[in-house]
Amino acid sequence: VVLSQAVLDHFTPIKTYKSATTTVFTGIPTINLSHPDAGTLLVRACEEFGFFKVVSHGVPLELVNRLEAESMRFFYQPQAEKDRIGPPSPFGYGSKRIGFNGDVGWIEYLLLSTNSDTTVPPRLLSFFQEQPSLRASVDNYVTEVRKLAIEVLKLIEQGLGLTAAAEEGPDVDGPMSGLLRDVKSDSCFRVNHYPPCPDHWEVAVSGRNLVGFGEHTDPQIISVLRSNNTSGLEICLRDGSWVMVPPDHSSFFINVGDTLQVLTNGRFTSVKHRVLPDHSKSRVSMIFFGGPPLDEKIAPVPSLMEEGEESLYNEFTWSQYKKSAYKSRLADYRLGPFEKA
Ligand code: GA4
Repeated sequence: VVLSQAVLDHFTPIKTYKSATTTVFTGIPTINLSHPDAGTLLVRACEEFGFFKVVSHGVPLELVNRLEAESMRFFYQPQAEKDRIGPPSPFGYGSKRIGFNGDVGWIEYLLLSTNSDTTVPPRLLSFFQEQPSLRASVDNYVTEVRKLAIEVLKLIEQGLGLTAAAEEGPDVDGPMSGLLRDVKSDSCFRVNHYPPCPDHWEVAVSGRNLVGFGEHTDPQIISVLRSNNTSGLEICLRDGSWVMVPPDHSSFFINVGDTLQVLTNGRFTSVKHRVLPDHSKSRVSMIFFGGPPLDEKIAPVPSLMEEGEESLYNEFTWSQYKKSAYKSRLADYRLGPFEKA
């Protein structure tokens, strides 16, 4: 990976730096999805951390490994081949630049839409037509993690006592899981590659440590992340301290996104997270971002509100939120403009 001068010119100081003192956090809640109290445990994890790990998730590891191998095959192609697909708008292949407003990271990635209503650049479509095995691996993987995301949201609904679904039968979706099951669910998927980052690059670029993916919260409902066995992911705890998440390549990590924060009227808060590059190993992560349909109005679920409780947010649609998010910088607090005065 080569940093071009144009990217360096755009390089703006990143707020967060790797510190030798970041501790490895062993307290990440691990939820066994087949546990009888999984719903309650998930709700507690969402309240305390906005982040947790799931095991007994039912996603065949073979699909995960196949996509990881296909992705590496893609990333190890010559730069010119990959650049034919980019730049992301927002979908496509990206290198270093994240979003449209000057954020930069030690990363290359594929960002894909999983919603057929979204406009996808023709060059991305034709690339996938030429890559049937990568496409099949992505499709199979996304189908499974989307199912997992729906299952987790159904358990959270149970844990929150959103009982309508239970009364009507186990197959009826609740007000959160229904948004992901909707054929118009505006979800997306990204595969990130963080190449090993030589020490001298960090000094050359900014005189300080470089970030793989700067601190941010995810805008959607929940995100389902799987990475190879390389560390780098850090989350921000409620007391403001940053901790390292020990890698686990056979489990999934789940983030509470901004939309779930609004749906619960702030009872859950979206988790700030970031990725620091490793000095010797490549990190590969694959993340499914489960979002609502574009025209969906985002507001607290009425049955979660106590008597007299008011929404903390002005009502907005997911489409309005996205438009505003794409004008923001990665580290911005994106819900700010939507909070009631
Ligand atoms: C963060 C979560 C997802 O990766 C993403 C990112 C998106 C992008 O990379 O294009 C954004 C970022 C993410 C939040 C604010 C905007 C949009 C870059 C950026 C500066 C795909 C998403 O949905 O929001």
